[in-house]
Amino acid sequence: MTPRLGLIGGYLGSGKSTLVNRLLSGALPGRTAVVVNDFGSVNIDADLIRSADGDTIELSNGCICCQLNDDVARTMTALAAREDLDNVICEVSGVGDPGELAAWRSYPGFAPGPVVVCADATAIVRLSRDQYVGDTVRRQLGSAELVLVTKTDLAAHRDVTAALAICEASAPQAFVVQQDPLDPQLTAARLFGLDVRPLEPTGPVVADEHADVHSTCTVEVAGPIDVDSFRRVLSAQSEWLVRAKGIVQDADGRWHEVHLAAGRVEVTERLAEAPAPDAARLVLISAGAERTASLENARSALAAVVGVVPLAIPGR
Ligand SMILES: Nc1nc2c(ncn2[C@@H]2O[C@H](COP(=O)(O)OP(=O)(O)OP(=O)(O)O)[C@@H](O)[C@H]2O)c(=O)[nH]1
Ligand SMILES: [Mg+2]
Ligand SMILES: [Zn+2]
Repeated sequence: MTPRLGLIGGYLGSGKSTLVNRLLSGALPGRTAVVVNDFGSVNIDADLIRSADGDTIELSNGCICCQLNDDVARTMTALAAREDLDNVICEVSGVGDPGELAAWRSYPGFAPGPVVVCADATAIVRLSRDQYVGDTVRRQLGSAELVLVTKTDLAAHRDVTAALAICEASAPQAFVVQQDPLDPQLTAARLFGLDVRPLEPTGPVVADEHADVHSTCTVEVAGPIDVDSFRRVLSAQSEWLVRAKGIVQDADGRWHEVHLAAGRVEVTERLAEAPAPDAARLVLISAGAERTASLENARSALAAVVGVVPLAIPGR
């Protein structure tokens, strides 16, 4: 069997892991291995991706498109040599360019799948014009063969129309698909069956600033927390953080997934059958000129409601 290698990119919080989970839960037939690369130093996605058979491989401590070449080569070579896989999906970090990995699709042992870029219907117009992250976002769209406009269930009709227009303008080479707000699983199932035109491989990695305009820190949450207060405090930081995600535990011992993406906070209880995480922690990411101050402020605000222990000081 020759596994199809598909790449999923898109800005932080645009819905890449949500799409991966949909593909894993039936939208993509056969056995699938997933490679995930979080921007933060702790890989939260590996915990949030529900791979039935444990075929989730984490690559951390750097951006998969420009900083982890040896790890990528090792991982891809090993996956290409496997004979039990139908699909390999690689979720590129939210600041990375999936186009940089596209050439792996023609490596012996792989069959080419699509380069999909997720675009959040509630945020893509603003992000693509943003002074700090606009370059990164437009570059991602420029690498897409398929653009999936996500969160169409949250966006007003005119925002979806504007999102489609900006995606079509920034990704004229791509096929732009709007997620069915009532049946996103169906959209995911159709996505990998679409006949896309593979883009010509791009040249060598062009040094740019995508990993440098963002900063991240990880906080370990000491003990159970009051989820409502936590949600309130995190919401108050939404203007200054481009992304937060993690796993926390409430006083009754239940685990919750936490997301802040495009200014919206979502806290959902984890399925009881999901394996218990080894620690409660949260990754915070900020962008722009004030990014270090934003992280410090968010960390102090969170420390006031939960016992937050810093794990890593902003470095990147
Ligand atoms: N309502 C709604 N929420 C969505 C949709 N897609 C993603 N989300 C939410 O958006 C947040 C971020 O989703 P993820 O799938 O983790 O995004 P991501 O692109 O993998 O994020 P990073 O890996 O951190 O870059 C989560 O709270 C998701 O539940 C969607 O289509 N509709
Ligand atoms: Mg993700
Ligand atoms: Zn990169």
